[in-house]
Amino acid sequence: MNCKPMLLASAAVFAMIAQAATVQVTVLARDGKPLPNAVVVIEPAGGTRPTPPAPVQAIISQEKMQFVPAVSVLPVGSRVTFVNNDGWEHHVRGVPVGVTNPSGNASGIELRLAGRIEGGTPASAEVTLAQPGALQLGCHLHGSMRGFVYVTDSPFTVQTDANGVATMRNVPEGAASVRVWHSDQLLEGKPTELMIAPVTAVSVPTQVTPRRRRL
Ligand SMILES: [Cu+2]
Repeated sequence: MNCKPMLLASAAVFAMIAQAATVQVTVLARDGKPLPNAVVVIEPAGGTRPTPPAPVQAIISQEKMQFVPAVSVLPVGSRVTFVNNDGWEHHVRGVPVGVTNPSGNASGIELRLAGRIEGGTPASAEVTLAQPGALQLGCHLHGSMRGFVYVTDSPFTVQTDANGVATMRNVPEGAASVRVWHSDQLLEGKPTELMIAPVTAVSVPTQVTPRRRRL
């Protein structure tokens, strides 16, 4: 009879599912309203760090004097292509911000991208995000341009949606802490400790007062 290995296999799959929780984190601004574009990181307590997420290839374009997307959350090691879709030059810089990151992107990003000629291919340049941490994007020529890249080595890193909600699946059950980063706060608040059960929903208040964005 060959059904026994099958049973064992399905038991193992069941055990994996039972330990992997779905966690919904709602981030609140200082006024108690949901906070979109906050970066939520769940760090399981103790022992082994989870395997970092696989690097990806991403694009951040410069369009009508804005970085699009305004906030990118990317795994460490990812490659980003900056593409200038405007008809004028941009001199893009990326500077580490927030929590000091000793091994961080100390050298930052420095790119000169010529303006796009009508009908031509836009100028682009690629950088590798070698270290975790937050980078603020700006342009030496246009002071109003502002964007962010959050480089993470945690697979449990998600940006909140328009309702201030970040949903993560397959998070290990047990003790963990939740960190919240937002581009409009200077210092990250204290992590929130929690116990992760199969279905966990928490609200995390912050002191962030989001700036109005020109969109
Ligand atoms: Cu510019």
